[in-house]
Amino acid sequence: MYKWLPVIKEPADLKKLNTKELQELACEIRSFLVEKVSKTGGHLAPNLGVVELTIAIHRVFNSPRDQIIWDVGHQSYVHKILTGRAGLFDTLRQFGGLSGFPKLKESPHDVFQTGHSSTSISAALGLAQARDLLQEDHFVVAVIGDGAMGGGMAFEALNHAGDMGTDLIVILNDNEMSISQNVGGLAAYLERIRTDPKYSRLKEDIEEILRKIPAIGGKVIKSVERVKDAVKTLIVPGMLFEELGFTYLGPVDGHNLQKLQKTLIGAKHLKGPILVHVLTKKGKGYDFAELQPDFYHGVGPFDPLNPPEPGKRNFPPSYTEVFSDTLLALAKDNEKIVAITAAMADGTGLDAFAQQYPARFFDVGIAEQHAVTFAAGLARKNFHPVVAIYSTFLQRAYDQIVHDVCMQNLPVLFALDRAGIVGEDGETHHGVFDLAYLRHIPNLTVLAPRDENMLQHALLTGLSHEGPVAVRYPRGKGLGVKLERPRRLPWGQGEELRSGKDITILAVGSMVDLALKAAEQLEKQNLSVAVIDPVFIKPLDDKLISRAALNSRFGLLTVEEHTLAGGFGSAVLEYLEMSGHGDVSVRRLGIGDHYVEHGARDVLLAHLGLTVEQIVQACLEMAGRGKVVSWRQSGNE
Ligand SMILES: Cc1ncc(C[n+]2csc(CCOP(=O)(O)OP(=O)(O)O)c2C)c(N)n1
Repeated sequence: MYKWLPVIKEPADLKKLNTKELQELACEIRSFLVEKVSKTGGHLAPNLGVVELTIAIHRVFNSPRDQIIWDVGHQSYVHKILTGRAGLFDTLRQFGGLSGFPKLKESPHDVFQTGHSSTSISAALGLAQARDLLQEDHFVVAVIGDGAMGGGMAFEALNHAGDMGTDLIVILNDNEMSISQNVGGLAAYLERIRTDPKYSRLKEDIEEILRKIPAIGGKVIKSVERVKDAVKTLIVPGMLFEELGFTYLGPVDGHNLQKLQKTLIGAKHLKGPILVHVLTKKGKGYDFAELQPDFYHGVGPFDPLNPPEPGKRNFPPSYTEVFSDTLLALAKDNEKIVAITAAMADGTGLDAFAQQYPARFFDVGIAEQHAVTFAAGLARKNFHPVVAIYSTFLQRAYDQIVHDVCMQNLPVLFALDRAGIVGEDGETHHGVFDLAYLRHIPNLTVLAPRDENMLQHALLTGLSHEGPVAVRYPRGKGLGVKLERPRRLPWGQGEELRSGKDITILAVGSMVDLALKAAEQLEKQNLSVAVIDPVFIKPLDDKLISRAALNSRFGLLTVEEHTLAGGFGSAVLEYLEMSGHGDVSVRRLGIGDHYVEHGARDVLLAHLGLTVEQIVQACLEMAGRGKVVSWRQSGNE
C-alpha cells in the first residue's frame, strides 16, 4: 500500500528522493499517521502539521550527528517514522511499546527527552555550548511551537542565547494554535508578521539572498557574515527576535518542501543564533483534524471515517466533567470565584466556565508559574482564584505556591487534574509527585476525593476556606456514584468506611474503592479489615489514625497512587513516630523510586502492584498468612 515509506529506513534515504517523490512520501506519512493513531490514540493534529517540516529538517541536517530537539515532543512521530521506527507504530504509547515522546533509550536520533513545554531552546543552547567547549562541529536545532514559545523558559533561553551568540538554530513552528487557539502578545505579534504585506516582501527578499548562497547556487558570497548583515538590513527595526540577538528568517510556508529546504540551508550558512519562522497548519491533510485541531491535538482510538463527536458525554462522567459542572454551579452564587488555566481550558474542563463567565476566566498560555502568582495577586484583592492545572504541570510552579500563595496564606484553590497514573503519555505526564511537593508547605490544605461526589464536596470545602487548598483527582471516569448537592466536609476529618479489627487500610483517593473491594474479599478469608479514607492528606486526621493504630491487630496498610517517598504513607509514618505510636507495624503500597513508563492506566497500576489482588496479598502477608512478596519483587522496581 505504501510505496516510499518502506524505503525510508534512516534519514539518509530521504536524500535519494526527488521533490515529487518527497511530496508523495509526505502524503503517505499522513495516511500512515491517521491509520496508526486512530488505533492507538495519540497526538494526531500536531504531527499532521509538521510532515514537510520534519522531512525538510532530515534532508538538510544530518541526524544524529546534528542534534534535533523537539519541544514538548508530542510532534515527534514523523521524526520517529523517518528515523527507522515506522514498524513500531502499532505499539505506540502502549506498555513496552514506542513512546509518544522522544526517548533516549529508543533511538540515537532522540537526543533530549521532552514532555513538558518550552524546554527545547535551553536544552539546545546547553548542547551547543558543550559542542563549542569540546570543539566539535555539528548543528543543534530546536523545534518549538508558537504555544510553547510563549512559555517563560523559552523567553529565558532566547534571552541567554542571544547574549551568548552561540551557533544555534531555533525553528518556530507557528500554527496559530496551542492546544486550542493561542493567546497572548507573542501570538498577536506572530499574527502581524503573517499578515502584514511588508513581511511578505521580506520573505521574497530573503529567498533572493538565499539563492546567492554558494550551497544553493548563483553568485558566490564570500563571507557568511555578509549574508547575515544583508539579511539583517531587511528586517523591520524592532523585530522581537532580532532585538534579542537572533537572526530572523521567514516567515516560510511550512508545507512547501522546496522553500523550507532553501531556508534551512540558508540558516546553516549563517553564524550565531538563528530563528526560522515556519507557518504550518495543524491537522493538515485530514479534514476532521483541520477543522477541529484542538480536539485532534490528542485523541483516543477512533474510527477515521466516522470520528467521534467532540464534547459528547458518557456515563459515568469524568472527574474533569464533574469539576467543570461543580465550579460552574459554585461560581453562580459566588462572584469572587475566578478561574485560571495555563493553555488547557478543554483538558481541565474550564472551557464551560470560560463561556459562561468570560470576564472571570483567564488563559495565561503555557505559563504555570505565572498562573500561580497571577492568582496570588487576584487573591490579594479578595478574589478566590481556582487554578486548574494537571498535577504534572504544577510541578513547574512549586516556588510560586510556596512563596507567593502559601506564605501569604492566600485563598487560592489548586485543582490538580490527572493526579496519579495518567497512562499513555507516560513518564513526563504521570501526576505522582504532588502529595510530596505539596504536603510539607505550611498553610496549605490538601484533599484527595475518593469519587466524583466527594470531588464536589472537596471543591466546595476548598472554596469555603480562607486559605490555600489543593484538591487532587485522577484522570478518567468517576465511579458512577450518586452526585449529591455539594456540601462542606468537616475540616480535617477522615471517614471510616468499613470497620475491622485485624488490619486498617488507609487508602488515598482512587485507591479507596480498591481497598473496599479487597476488604470484602478478605472478610471471606476470615480477615477483618477496616478501610479509612483520610479525605484530607493535610491536615491528617490524627485521632482517626491513632485509633486505627491502637485497634488493628496486624497494623496499618497505606495505599496511594503516588510515590512512596514523601507521599501519604510517609505522612502516616511521620505522625505515628511523632505521636508515640512508632512501634505500630505499617506497610505501604505506592510507587517506588523510579519513573513509570507509558501504557494503559490499568496495565500500569497492575505493574505497580496497585490492584485489589495486591492489596489482598499485602494484608494476608501482614497477618502472617501469605508468602512475603515485597513491592520490588512484584515489579514495582
Ligand atoms: C509545562 C506544560 N504545560 C502544558 C503542557 C500541555 N501541552 C502539550 S502540547 C501543548 C500545546 C503546545 O502548543 P504548540 O507549542 O504551539 O504546539 P502544537 O501542538 O500547536 O504543535 C500544551 C499546552 C505541557 N506539555 N507542558
